[in-house]
Amino acid sequence: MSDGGVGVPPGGARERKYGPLGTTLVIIPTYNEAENIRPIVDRVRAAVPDAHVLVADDNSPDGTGKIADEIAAEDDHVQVLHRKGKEGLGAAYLAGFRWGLEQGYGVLVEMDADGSHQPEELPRLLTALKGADLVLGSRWVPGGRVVNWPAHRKLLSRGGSTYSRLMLDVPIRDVTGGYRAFRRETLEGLGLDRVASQGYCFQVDLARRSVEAGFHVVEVPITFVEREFGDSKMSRDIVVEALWRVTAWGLTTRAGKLLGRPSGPGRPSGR
Ligand SMILES: Nc1nc2c(ncn2[C@@H]2O[C@H](COP(=O)(O)OP(=O)(O)OP(=O)(O)O)[C@@H](O)[C@H]2O)c(=O)[nH]1
Ligand SMILES: [Mg+2]
Repeated sequence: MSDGGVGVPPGGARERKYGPLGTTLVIIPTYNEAENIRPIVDRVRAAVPDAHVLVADDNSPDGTGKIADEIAAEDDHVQVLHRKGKEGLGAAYLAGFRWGLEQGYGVLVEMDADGSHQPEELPRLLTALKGADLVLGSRWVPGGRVVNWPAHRKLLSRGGSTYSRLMLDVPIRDVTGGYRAFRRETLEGLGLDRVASQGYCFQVDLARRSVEAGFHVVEVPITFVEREFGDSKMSRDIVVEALWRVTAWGLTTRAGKLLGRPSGPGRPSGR
């Protein structure tokens, strides 16, 4: 194991040679992140100057989209995707992925706007992606850390990851994390048009799809820093959605195995 825990799908990773990475697009979904958007974009631009940034804003009432437009007007590496209204993290990422794939980017990165995912750690994720299909920034592998999180948030995150790992049988320590780097071919192989998850469990959904598709998933330790400014969008609804979807996916897969039927994200039953 190098650079943190390495998750290999139970069926064995696809044997393949990895081509060059191509240009990176960092997708930053935003809802009311007016204080955070400029600092985070500046930090990405400084940490990985070649990377492009797409801000996917859900018509934030606090004017985040307007600030993002101002940044984009000054910097040709920054673009803004304006969406009609708040539809959840998953929908914003799906729209961002679609846009990025259409534009021909080779690597698509997920990153929160609130500073929890440190842009300075992105070069390590991208280095690991040279030999992987998907790299997860992980809080729960050796070397991973969380800074400034109250005990109940740690418990929720660790508990959610453990429950998902056991229920879905995926060998990943941090299944709910949202700091990730995908090769474009990986996203193209996940059946994104069948993804319905919205909140947190969007991340679980993409992780299990990647494992079931046989992609090589690598976890790299990160230091996750709790937001300093702005409000969390975490809600009871998001936790409840994650719980019922993960349980339903787990039960469907188990029932399928018992009945000798292939199941999983590629199948309609695996939604
Ligand atoms: N476009 C869009 N972005 C969203 C939506 N919900 C959350 N986000 C963004 O997704 C990222 C993660 O949301 P957070 O509120 O930080 O969620 P969290 O990290 O689980 O919660 P905290 O740890 O309390 O910060 C942030 O950049 C948010 O602005 C949404 O409905 N639409
Ligand atoms: Mg956050």
